[in-house]
Amino acid sequence: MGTPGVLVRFLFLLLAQLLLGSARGLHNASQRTFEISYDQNCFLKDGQRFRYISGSIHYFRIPCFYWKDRLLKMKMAGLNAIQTYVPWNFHEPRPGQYQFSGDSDVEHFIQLAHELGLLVILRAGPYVCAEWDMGGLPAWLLEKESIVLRSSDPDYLAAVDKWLGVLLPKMKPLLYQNGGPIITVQVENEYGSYFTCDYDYLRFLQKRFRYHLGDKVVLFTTDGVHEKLLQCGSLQGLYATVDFGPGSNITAAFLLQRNSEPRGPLVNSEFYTGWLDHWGQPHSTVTTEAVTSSLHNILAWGANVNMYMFTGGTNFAYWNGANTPYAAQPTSYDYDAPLSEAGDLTEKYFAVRDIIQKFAEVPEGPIPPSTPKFAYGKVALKKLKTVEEALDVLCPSGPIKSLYPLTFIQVKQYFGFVLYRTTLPKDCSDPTLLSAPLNGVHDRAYVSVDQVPQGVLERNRVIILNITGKAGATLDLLVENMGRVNYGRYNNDFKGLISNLTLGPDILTDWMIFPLNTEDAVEHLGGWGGHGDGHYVEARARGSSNYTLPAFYAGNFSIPSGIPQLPQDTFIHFPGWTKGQVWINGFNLGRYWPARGPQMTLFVPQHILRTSAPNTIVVLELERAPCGSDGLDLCLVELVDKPVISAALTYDRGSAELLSKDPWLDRV
Ligand code: NDJ
Repeated sequence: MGTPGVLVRFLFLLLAQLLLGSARGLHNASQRTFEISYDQNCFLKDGQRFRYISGSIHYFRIPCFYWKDRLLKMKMAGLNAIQTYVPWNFHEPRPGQYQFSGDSDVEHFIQLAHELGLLVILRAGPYVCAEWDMGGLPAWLLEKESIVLRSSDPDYLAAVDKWLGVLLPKMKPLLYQNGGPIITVQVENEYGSYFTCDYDYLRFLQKRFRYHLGDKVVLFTTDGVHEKLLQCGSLQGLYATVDFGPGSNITAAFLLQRNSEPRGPLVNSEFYTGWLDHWGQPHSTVTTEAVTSSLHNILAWGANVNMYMFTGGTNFAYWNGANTPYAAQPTSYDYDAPLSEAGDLTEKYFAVRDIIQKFAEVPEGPIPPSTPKFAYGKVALKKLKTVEEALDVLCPSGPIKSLYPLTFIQVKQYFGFVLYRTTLPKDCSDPTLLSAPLNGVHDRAYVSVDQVPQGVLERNRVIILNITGKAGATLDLLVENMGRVNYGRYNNDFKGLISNLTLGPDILTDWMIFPLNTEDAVEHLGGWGGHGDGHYVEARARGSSNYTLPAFYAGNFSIPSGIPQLPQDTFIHFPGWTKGQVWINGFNLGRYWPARGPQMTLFVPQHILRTSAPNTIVVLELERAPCGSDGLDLCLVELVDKPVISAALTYDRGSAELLSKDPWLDRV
């Protein structure tokens, strides 16, 4: 064939490719559209009617090691979209310091969803609620003590504007119109539930979202199903959606949405598949039947739905939030969701998948299985140092001196612990009342005099405590931030001793205040030798009243190399321990509180474990360790293969303590 023939053939093939490409819907970015059709009352994707069936997953509650596993399980359930929040405080822990790598790499998370063919509903805040510390707002906003959060307070807006100027340009290339998976973007979160009801604030956000993201992307709001909520939570130009759970009257709910949006798609942005937990309250569950029957009806309405949560994950480190009256959420964010905290396939998962299959195509092929869990067994821990003994490592820059106590924010400490120290101004040989008359301990204080434990003060629960000691003795209060209120008007939740303490009739003054950097200290402590010698003696039974000083305990366990599939996920259990924080190989797994429950074990994702060297467990026990107070004998934790997050709670009238019944202890 001569040259002209080759050229003709080449041109023909090129033309065919172009025509075929566009017919297959492989739209290049310039042709991709995602919009609202007000006459067809639906979304349009590339001009075609589209209904999303979505599930919430929070990248900030799942190690990036597991992102693809969870996303693929969601895809295989028949979801065509996923929904995530972006917690501002997760990415800007200190003003102007940004974190977008590793477990904070939100762009990578969205790209992974895209690669799996999942669309993304981005709930960009700046406030997100979500049982997350301060609803995702960074605590450093409270450095202006009078700031009015979620309003047109100029200092708040200035910080929001700067943050949106960092986040939204990262999101723009990921918009569906620009070739990415993001189809809609939520502005604020259930704003109608907040007391400010400030339209200037919503208009500011709308303007800034439009400035950074352009005019094409669908911006929306979400509010609970009540007229007043939609009144304050929605704004012309932001598509109003609602949220409601199983058992709600769907007709009434969507009629309410129609009040705000007479035309356009019906959307439930949070269809609750389970519910949140609080320490000391029974684990929340929602029956599969309730979820599936309601989901079926929503889908039969032709409505768009996002299941909150599809997989909950974990509040690692100190990230949990709280509700009011003050009640902190636990480390587990299992939410009784279709995928468990550890990503396991539950019967709810398959039941939901069956419902979706009645309305949409569910992918064929294997579903990634629940990951195997390994019981590495008991690990002996040995007491390393009390907090007091480790102050040089925990607070290397030394204390801040102040006549009256300062809050965490005032000493620029946002999470974890601050030690407040003063001396007894008088002799207290007879028990003398230490009190927080204005309920100013936020949230728990572990009290000692000259290194003799005296007991615990707790926000809303214990505001007086009898102490004894000689004049001039050292009075220590280790104050723990248990998580900031994430919902409602009180989310300007200051931590520490936020008002004066009195001893008898006298106000205590002349404080030394030690912000504690636990993360660096644990790294340092983790390197210490002498973590117990591998065997342990059964911990001596301890009376319920005798406290031990807050102290660090450490131990090692090895995982043999060369065994396929090891290391595997596991759960850590704390037989006989009371309350504290736990790290493995420097990774802050979160809070444990088996004395209160309902959570008794913490999820340990396999990627933090190693076979190449011993794995170091560090425990900071705040109240009562099962080891002898002399610290000579060892005590243990146990790595087990099943989680316990729903222990039965009992109330011990004798000690007026709420005590949980640890099913694991029945086993041993
Ligand atoms: O938008 C909120 C979401 O982020 C709506 N929720 C969810 C509960 O899981 C979650 O916080 C509510 N939170 S209604 C308030 C609960 C008050 C007890």
